[in-house]
Amino acid sequence: MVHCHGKASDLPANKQFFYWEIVMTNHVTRRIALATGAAAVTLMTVPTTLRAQTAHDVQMLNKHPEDPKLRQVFFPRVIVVEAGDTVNFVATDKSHNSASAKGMTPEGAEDWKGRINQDVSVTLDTPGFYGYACTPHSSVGMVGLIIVKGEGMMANLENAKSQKQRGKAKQVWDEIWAEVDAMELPA
Ligand SMILES: [Cu+2]
Repeated sequence: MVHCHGKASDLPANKQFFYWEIVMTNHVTRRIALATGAAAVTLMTVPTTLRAQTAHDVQMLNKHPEDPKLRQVFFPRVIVVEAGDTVNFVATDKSHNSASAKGMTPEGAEDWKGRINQDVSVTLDTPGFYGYACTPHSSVGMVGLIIVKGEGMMANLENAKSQKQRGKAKQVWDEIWAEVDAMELPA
């Protein structure tokens, strides 16, 4: 619940819009609470159409920022987003790209293939597991995973896990799947 002190007219002109935004957000939240009969309203119960889309950055790096021994990495390597969110792959360092990994995109969703040295943005509407890799560095383990939450999200997990991986990429995927297995996901 957001509490507002003072009247709108007390605020300087450039704060008025923000004030009304708070009031309106509060209204919408309360209406949803009434409609669902839920005591506590979480993001999960808010229809996507009412939720602002969120953008997430994944950097393409030569060195992991916290562990410089790790070379050629996506950071963060695993992210969890909501359906309709956008992920921006940022070409912070040179000679990388982001491209869907074979067999690791949910059914009905589109693959992507970014160009080397260029940022690429993907908007993910279909829940599920999206594996991707840097084309020149896949074999040295420059791979990552986006998990899009929502109805049917578990449908392609086993298929994504069963893709054949080699060398360092296999080691990194094993680490990623262990991370996924430790998450609280729907059955
Ligand atoms: Cu790379």
